[in-house]
Amino acid sequence: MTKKAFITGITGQDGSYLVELLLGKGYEVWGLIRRSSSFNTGRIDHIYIDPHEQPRLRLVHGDMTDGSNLAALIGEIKPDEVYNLAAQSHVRVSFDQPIYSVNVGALGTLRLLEAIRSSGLPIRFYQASSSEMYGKVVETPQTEKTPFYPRSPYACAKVYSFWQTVNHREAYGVFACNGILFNHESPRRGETFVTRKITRAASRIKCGLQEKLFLGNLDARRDWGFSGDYVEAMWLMLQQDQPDDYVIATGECHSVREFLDEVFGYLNLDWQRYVEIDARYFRPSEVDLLHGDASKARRLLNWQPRVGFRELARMMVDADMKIAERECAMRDHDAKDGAAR
Ligand code: NAP
Ligand code: G4F
Repeated sequence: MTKKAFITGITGQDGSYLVELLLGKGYEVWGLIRRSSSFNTGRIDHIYIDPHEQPRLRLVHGDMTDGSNLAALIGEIKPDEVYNLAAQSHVRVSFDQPIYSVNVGALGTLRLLEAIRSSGLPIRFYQASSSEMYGKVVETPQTEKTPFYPRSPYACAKVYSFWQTVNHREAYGVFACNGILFNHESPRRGETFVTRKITRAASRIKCGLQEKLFLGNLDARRDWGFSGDYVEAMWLMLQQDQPDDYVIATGECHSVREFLDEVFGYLNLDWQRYVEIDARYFRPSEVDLLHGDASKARRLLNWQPRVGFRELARMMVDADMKIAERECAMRDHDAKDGAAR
């Protein structure tokens, strides 16, 4: 029988890789999208839906702040697996919009878990937990046993969701798993996260479209992996005999400064000539270091990352160079067009 999955956050970076993975495995996929006044499905528009066949990808409107809508969707779709990826996922923005971030990131998870519980269906649930929960880290590297010390409204919301997921597992027997994912990036990463901000700006600088790049704390260290590898771990968690929580990380740690070296070096540019520090990008409380130990996932899920730091940075630059070159060509075309008129 064809398995059905329901993904919240399907229009985001991870949602787009996860839907590709699940369709490739023969799943029927349902995705929650928010109504927007402009198109917000750019990351999944390449997935072709044949009008002559029973569609295997269906998009439905909803919002994590609307519990009755989530309950109705769970009752209608009757999914085998639910992947909860929706969140206001930008840490710096969560300081400006703490109540909204917590409403979506914490209560949104509870709304969805309650919709699953009250449906009475044997649904398997994945929660997108985050290494941000370790915050001001109390040990390095961080494992499933490391205590949390959240440092932002975003991280506080994720800690709440983590425990609510554990509680639905222990109190009601829901097959519910937390993936504690360390930072993961890709060419589809949102443009305001630091890696993509850097690869996009470096490419635009290389093409003469931009002169400066304004950044915050260059000393922060992160364990950066590739989103395409990490969504596979999400799926693996839901295929096990028992629900559990897993750290997903590369085990390699680099600073923002090192990411700049890698990216600008690849383009034969000296980043010190272009980067300026702007205090607006500092956070009221920073997470200085995240460094994960994914041995449990390696052992029990047989999962391991395929893409390393250098390959990730270069993959992102290559994709952003194509975009910058297209932008350049359009600019030149428009200039010629203007001169001819
Ligand atoms: P992302 O690109 O920012 O995607 C977030 C998704 O959530 C988007 O589809 C967004 O929809 C949706 N969303 C936001 N608010 C919503 C709401 N009120 N109702 C319904 N949908 C809503 O994030 P990502 O990088 O793919 O990350 C996926 C999940 O993993 C997030 O929960 C994130 O917090 C968590 N996580 C990410 C990382 C990482 O390094 N990427 C690490 C650990 C955990 P729109 O497209 O309409 O905005
Ligand atoms: O790329 P970032 O915004 O990612 P951050 O804060 O680590 O959060 C991401 O990873 C989490 C997993 O640990 C996810 F849960 C979360 O949803 C998100 O995907 O910032 C990384 C580091 C920070 O220390 C930040 O202070 O880069 C530093 N940074 C320096 N300049 C900057 C900038 N970050 C951003 N976004 N923009 C800057 O200009």
